[in-house]
Amino acid sequence: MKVSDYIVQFIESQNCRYVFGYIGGAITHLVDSISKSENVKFIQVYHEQTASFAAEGYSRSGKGLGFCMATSGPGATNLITGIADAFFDSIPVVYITGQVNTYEYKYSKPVRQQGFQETDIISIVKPVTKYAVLVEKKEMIRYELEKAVNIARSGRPGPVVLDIPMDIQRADINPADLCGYDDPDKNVIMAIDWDRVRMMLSDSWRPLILAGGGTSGARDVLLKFAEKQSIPVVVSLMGKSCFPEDSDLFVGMIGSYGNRCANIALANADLVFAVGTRLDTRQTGTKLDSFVRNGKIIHVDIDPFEIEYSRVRRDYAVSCDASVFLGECCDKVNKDLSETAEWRSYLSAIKSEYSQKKEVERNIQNKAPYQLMDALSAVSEENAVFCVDIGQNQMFSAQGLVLKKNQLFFTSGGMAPMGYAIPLAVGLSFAENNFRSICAIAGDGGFHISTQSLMLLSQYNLPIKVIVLNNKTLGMIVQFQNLYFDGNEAATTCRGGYMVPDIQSLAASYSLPYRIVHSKDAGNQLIWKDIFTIKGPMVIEVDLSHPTIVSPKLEVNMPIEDLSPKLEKDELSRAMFCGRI
Ligand SMILES: Cc1ncc(C[n+]2csc(CCOP(=O)(O)OP(=O)(O)O)c2C)c(N)n1
Repeated sequence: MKVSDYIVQFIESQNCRYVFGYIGGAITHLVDSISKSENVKFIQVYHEQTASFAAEGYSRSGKGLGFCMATSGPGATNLITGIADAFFDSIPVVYITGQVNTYEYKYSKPVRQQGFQETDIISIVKPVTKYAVLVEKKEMIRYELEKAVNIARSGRPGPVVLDIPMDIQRADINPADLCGYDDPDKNVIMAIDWDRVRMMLSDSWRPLILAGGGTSGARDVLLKFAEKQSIPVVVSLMGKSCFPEDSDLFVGMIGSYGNRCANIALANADLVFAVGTRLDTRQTGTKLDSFVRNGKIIHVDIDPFEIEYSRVRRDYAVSCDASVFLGECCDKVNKDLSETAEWRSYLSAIKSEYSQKKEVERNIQNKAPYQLMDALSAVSEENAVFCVDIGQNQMFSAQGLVLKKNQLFFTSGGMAPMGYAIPLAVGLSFAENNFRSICAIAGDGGFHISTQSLMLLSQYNLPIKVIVLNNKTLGMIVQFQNLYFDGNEAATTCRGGYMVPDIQSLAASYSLPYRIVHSKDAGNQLIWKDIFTIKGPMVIEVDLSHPTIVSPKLEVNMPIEDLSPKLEKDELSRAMFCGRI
C-alpha cells in the first residue's frame, strides 16, 4: 500500500470528512490519494492561512478532528499563524506539510537549502506546537500519525505538525508490519483535595464561578453545578457561550473589555472557582494585586504548567480537566443556599445597574454596533454559531451578544489574528453540514485580510452570513491611538493611509448576495430576521458611518472594577459589596 493512501485511511478513521489545504508539488501524492477516497474530501482553499483556521473551525465544532495540509516552503510557512493560534487557544489540529525528498534534504548541513522550496518547518513551528516531527522513515508512519493525534487531543489540546517528505509519501508499505503508538501517560490524574474545596466553599458568602475556554466541553456539568448550588457565573472571552447568558445566574464577561457588572462581581467575590482558565492578563488586568482582592481563588486548569507558573495568587490550585472537576463538584460539595442569598440579590442589582445596555446608554455616542448585537441576540436561531474576528467588532460581540443555551461563540483569544472569523466559519460549516446557522462577524480590516476565503462560501453554498462592521478604520487601534497617541491616526484611517475596498463589488466578484444595513437600521430586528430567513451565504455590510468606541475598557494599572469611562468615586464605592460590610 502507498503511504499517502495509508495516511488517508488513517484520516478517515479519525472521523474527519474534510481536509483543508492548498495543493503544491510536495503534497500532490497526498491530495491525489484523498481524491480517490469516498469518505474524505480535500477542500482546496485560496490561502494556506484559510486552511489553517478552517481546520481549527472543524475541530472547534466538536464533530471531528481537523486536518490541514500544505506544500513545503511557502505553503508550510503560510500555516504558521493558524498553528500558533491553535496552540495558544488549545485547539487540536493535525497539520501535515509536504517536504522535499529525504535524499535532497539538507538535515544539519550548514547550507541554507538544498531542495527547491525546502524549509525546515519543524524547527520553525516547534515553539508553537505540542509535537512536530519530520517523518523520515516510511515504517514510522503509523506510529507518528497515532502519536500526533493522541498528543493533539490529550491533556490540554493543541496543534501537531507532521512534515512528510515526498519519497516517504510515495513509498510502499505493508500496514501489517507497522508498529503503533501506545500512550504512556494514560492514567495520570492529579488528586483533588475535596475537604479543602468543601471547607473553602463553606466559609464563603460570596462565591462566584469564572468559566474559561476550558469549560467548552463541560457546559452541562457547569450548568448543573451552578444551578445546584446557585452560584453566579462570569466567563472569560474564551469562556463565552459556555454558560447560558439568559440565565439569572449569569453575570457577564470579565476582563479588560469585560462587562462592568462582571468585573465588579469579581472584585467583590470572596471565593472564585476559576475553572478551565489560565487567568491571563486580559482577564486579570495588569494590577494583579487587585484581582479578587477580597477573596480566595480555586484555580483549575488541565495544564500543570499554568497551575505551576501562574502570576496570580491562588489559594488552591489543581491541574484537572474542567468537566471532571465540575462533575465531581456536583456530587461532592454542598452549600446552604440561604447563606449566599444576599450575594445573589446584590449581583442581580449590579447586573441590572451596570448592564451593557446601560453602559451604552451612558457612554456611547455611536450606538449602532451594540444595537446590532441586541438585534442579533434577539433574532438569531436557537443553535446559531458566532465566529468573531479581532478588533472592536470582537468586543462589541463579546460584550453585547446575549447567548442562549445552544448557541456558540468562537473567537481567537491568545493569538488574535485579524482575518480569522470567515475561514473559521468555513471549517465549522463543513463540520456542521447545515445543522447550525453561522454568522461570521468581522471589521472592515479583518474582512479585507480574509477576502479570498469568500470564494468557498459561493463555491460550496455555505450557510454563512458574513457581517462586516464597516467603520472604515482599524477601529480598535484608533481607540488605542486616541487614548495613548494624542489621536494620531497613523495607518488606521483614510488620512493615515488605510483604505477600505468596495465591499459590494467584492461580494459580487465572489458571486455572493450582498445587503447593506445602514447605521440607523443596525438594531432593526425585522431586517435581521429577513436576512436570516434567506438560506445560503450572504455578505452584509453594516455601515457604521461614524467613529466607533468600545466601552467599558480597563486601562493599564487599574483595578478590575475601575473601568473607563470611570464611575464617580462615590458611585463606585456604593457599587462595591465590600464597601458595605
Ligand atoms: C493579522 C493581524 N494584524 C494586526 C493586528 C493588530 N490589530 C488588532 S485589532 C486591529 C484593527 C482591526 O480593525 P478592523 O478589522 O477594521 O476591526 P475594528 O476594530 O474596526 O472593529 C489591528 C490592526 C492583528 N490583531 N492581527
